[in-house]
Amino acid sequence: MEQTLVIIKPDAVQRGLIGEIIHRFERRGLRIAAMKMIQISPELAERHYAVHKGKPFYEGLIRYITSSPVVVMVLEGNRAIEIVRNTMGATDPAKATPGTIRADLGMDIGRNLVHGSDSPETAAFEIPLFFSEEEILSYSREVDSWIYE
Ligand code: IDP
Ligand code: MG
Repeated sequence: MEQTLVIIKPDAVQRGLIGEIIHRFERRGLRIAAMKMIQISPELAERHYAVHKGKPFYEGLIRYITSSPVVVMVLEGNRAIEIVRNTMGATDPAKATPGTIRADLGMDIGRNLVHGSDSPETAAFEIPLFFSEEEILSYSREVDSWIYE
């Protein structure tokens, strides 16, 4: 099964939206394989967002993601990367489809509440930045036969 890294960003934590956001992913059927609350260091932020270095929003992005605690999770399921991205909505909340997290809860591209890996390669790079192998739990759920054919 596919795994993806999700970050509930500082704005969502400050606004009391941790539960709302986890709820949406849980209700879809994604399995939570790992979860913790941390404050991202500048070093970790720079590694995680290395692909954006040099872009006009980069400095602000590093300040934003390190500004307050976040909740990081590994979510698992068939096509989890695509399903998480579609549940989050477009990067800019103003352009996101209603019904998505970013559209329903956000206003500004620089305060867009949630991160999700954008490809299997990205997920494989991002997950070990935040979690050791022992922190990622394998367990089965009875409900899976009602989620998957
Ligand atoms: P994604 O999070 O939807 O994958 P990316 O293009 O990978 O979007 O950008 C990473 C993050 O950088 C965004 O989620 C957002 O927090 C921030 N970001 C991207 N573009 C802008 C911008 O134009 N202004 C401010 N922040 C931005
Ligand atoms: Mg991205």
